[in-house]
Amino acid sequence: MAKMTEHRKLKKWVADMARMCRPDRIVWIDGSEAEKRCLEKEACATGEVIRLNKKKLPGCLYHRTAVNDVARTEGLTFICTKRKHNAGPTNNWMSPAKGYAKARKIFRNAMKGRTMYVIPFSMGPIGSPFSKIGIELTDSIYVVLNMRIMTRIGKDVLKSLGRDGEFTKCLHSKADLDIKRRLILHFPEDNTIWSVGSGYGGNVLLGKKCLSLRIASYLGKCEKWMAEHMLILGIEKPNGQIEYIAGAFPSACGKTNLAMLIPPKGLKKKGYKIWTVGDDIAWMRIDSDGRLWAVNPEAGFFGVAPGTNSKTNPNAVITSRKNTIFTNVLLKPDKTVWWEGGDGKTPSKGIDWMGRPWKPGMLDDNGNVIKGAHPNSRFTAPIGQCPTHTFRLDHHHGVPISAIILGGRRARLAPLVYESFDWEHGVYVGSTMASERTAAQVGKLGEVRRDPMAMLPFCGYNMADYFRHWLKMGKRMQKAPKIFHVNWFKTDKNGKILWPGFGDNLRVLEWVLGRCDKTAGAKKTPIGYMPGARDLDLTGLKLSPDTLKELLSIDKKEWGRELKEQEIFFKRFGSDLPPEILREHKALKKRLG
Ligand code: OXD
Ligand code: MN
Repeated sequence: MAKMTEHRKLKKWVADMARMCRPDRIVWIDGSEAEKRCLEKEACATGEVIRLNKKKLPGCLYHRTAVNDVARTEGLTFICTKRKHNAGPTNNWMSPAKGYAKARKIFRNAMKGRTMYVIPFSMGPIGSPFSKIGIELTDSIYVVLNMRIMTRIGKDVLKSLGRDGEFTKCLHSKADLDIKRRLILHFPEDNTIWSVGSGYGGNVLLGKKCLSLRIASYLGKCEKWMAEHMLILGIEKPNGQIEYIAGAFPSACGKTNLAMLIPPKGLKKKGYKIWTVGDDIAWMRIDSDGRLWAVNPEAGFFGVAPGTNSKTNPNAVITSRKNTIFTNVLLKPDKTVWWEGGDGKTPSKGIDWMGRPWKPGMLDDNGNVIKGAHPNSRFTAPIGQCPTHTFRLDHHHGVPISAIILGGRRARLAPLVYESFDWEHGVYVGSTMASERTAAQVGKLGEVRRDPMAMLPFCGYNMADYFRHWLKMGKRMQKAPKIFHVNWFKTDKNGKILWPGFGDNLRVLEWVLGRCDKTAGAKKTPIGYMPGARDLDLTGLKLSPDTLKELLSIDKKEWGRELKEQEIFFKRFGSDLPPEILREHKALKKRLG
């Protein structure tokens, strides 16, 4: 394959990296089926993966990561820019010189006795002017097999790169998986990513968070487009027209479920249908019609397994029945898999995500129930297997976005849904997003943290400039999408979640679309436009009037506290914070009285 590229810079870079990592062999990935079979065979032979039940889960593989390597390690993730200021107050920063030097020590000889795989991959349809090409070097077959699903890889990508095309240089080695020698480094100014010491997807599938969000957000700022942590979903209305919505939610807040939801009975009768474009990342540009158009740069799902079942997400269950890689779930004796909140009865035994014999109800030393699957266990599955996937996935220009929804996991405060007054107000709403921590990142579960646009861990530059970029993008559009805030997770005083969620979320999206085409009613409140009880179609849903009232209520005391917390957060940006954000904050304070 190396012979098949005449890209001198690429060949030199691969040789330089190999000189540092010292692999025994270098293999260029061509993306063929024969190559896939070979890699799977080798990984099965070494135990890196286990082949699952060929009848029940054809083409599926199983993998476990190291026990201390099960989620993104944000504390070890750095933005390496020449000036610290360019990384901003919300990112870990290291100078490029220090980053390269520190990582070089770990990469040196790290691939001895191993093969270095060279994976040419495209984020977005190959050949689209909006797509970006990366080359990932890795010593993990698991990474190659995942990248095969998550991105477009192989020969065609190299062809599209030509002799001198631009690409993101992505280097990964598991090294010795020692957490003390783990670093996820981004060098936006060099279009380079170095990740070492981890085998967890979010840290090592470098096309995903590292390229498509951290590096791409920086490129987007420079090139006047947006890289966002958003799902993209098409809603076919009863009249046959399809409207597209992009939605930003922090990790493990149900983006995958929302992206492939099934309309609830009441609404299905009307004729709604959902088309899945993407569940995690949106790249958005202004097209010649003055609207915002989005592509999903990925080709697969890296979804959270626990809680996924035929009721919560039937489409995900169907999608992951074949050609899927399961990571850190429970392995059953018949070589099928299970997870907490999955389909079927709890198995009477199995091997847990740590590789130990497991039975339901087993307790650890602290008396806590031992889970069979890790809470952040995952399935990697091709998007083309999703029953609701759209053929527009391969459209080079993407789909036009009518509305952007922003959401967090907030037990209190945020009502079910509200509409911002305009783009600028919407950017302010996005900049104040907050959510309770989930299992997708290392840290204390449940803690509320600010997570603007769900990009806190993924913005590759100073977040104050990121807000400014959003404000500027709004000005450049002739018809900007409307911006909404949703919260599926509001609870009552006893901690019970009030809204049924899942398919019923379409009732909220119906109102959102109704606001876009001016057919839905709303009342003006201090925080934005909100539906009245009669503006939501709740046909077939049992929801008491009191519950609905609670879902749509605004507690001024809670909002008072919220405003103070926002002020503390904004202070971190000092004078860099765009004045528009402060203006919106003051205006809200005034409206709340
Ligand atoms: C993900 C995440 O894996 O956000 O998508 O952590
Ligand atoms: Mn995500």
